[in-house]
Amino acid sequence: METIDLRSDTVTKPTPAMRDAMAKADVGDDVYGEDPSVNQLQELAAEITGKEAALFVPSGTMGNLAAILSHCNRGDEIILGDLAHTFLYEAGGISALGGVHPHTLPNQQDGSIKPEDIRAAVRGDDPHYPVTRLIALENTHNRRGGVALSLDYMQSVGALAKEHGLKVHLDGARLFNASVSLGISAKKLTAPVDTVTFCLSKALCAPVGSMLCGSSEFIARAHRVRKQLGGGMRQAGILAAAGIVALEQMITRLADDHARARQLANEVGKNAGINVYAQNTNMVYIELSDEMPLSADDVINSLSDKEIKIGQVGSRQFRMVTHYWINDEALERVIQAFADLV
Ligand code: TLP
Repeated sequence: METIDLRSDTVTKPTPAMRDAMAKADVGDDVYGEDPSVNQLQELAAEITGKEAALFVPSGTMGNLAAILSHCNRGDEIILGDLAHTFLYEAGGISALGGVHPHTLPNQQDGSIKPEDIRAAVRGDDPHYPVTRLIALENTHNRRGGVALSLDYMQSVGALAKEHGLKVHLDGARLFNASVSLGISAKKLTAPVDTVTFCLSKALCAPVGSMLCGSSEFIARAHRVRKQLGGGMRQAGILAAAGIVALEQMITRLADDHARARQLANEVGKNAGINVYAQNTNMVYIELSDEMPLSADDVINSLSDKEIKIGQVGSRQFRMVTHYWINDEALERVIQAFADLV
């Protein structure tokens, strides 16, 4: 029986077209700027996001870290959501390595941070305070169930930042899930922000890598930070080649993942004792209700006996993420396994 892995879209393996492109990739030493495939990928990423330049980095975490360290000096403050991936799951890198002070504000159900909260959080010019430098948003918002932040909202935060002389960084790990679900191009959606990180190695199936995009001047700075972080890679064209396929072939099909996530939520939510508490784009978050006699371990073990993996995100809460390797047949198996549980 083939294993069905819904823990994350990070588990996606490269497609046959990617493996083929990787095998044939033209490569060079990217630390010298001489890898043609990396250069091509960077140009493509800049074009797609409408920014002047882009930088290939090994991970989303390094993309966000390099961005924040390039925007901020030590002791500067970043405003971000209390459920932001950068705050929760990036090992405190911005503080540990950059001395950047996180000022967290509540993430609303729709993934946004209230503009009035941001406005109130911006520090005045007083030597007691850190200097507010940057606002960070996340789109789609992972812990808020993969919800896409609207263009209106992105624009309102962009305008607010300008008003206060601040910059905006977007953790767009799943930018294209947002773009496809909203029916708005990535370029338009990222126009209000100064810099954006997006991942090639999540729903787009590339094996490794993320892109950091921004102005040429900013990317030149981030290039040095990437080197400091040990992220300067050599013949990375082998990886970039898969990234090019990801951007050329894997974006529009994300709508299929979204449709399957919806179907999964509808069907699994019909079972007594299981509540779907968030479903957006390619994510389904569920919880066991109080009347459900099974424990979280029972659920995990019973699914695992059927070769199905889901992610546990709380004592009785789980996340399932649909992706390229989850087809209709796999979906049916998961729906049936939940029905058998209860
Ligand atoms: N998210 C992973 C886990 O770390 C939770 C996942 O399975 O969803 N930003 C966002 C919004 C992310 O969801 C992730 C990864 C990252 C950044 C970091 O990307 P990587 O794993 O490439 O460093």
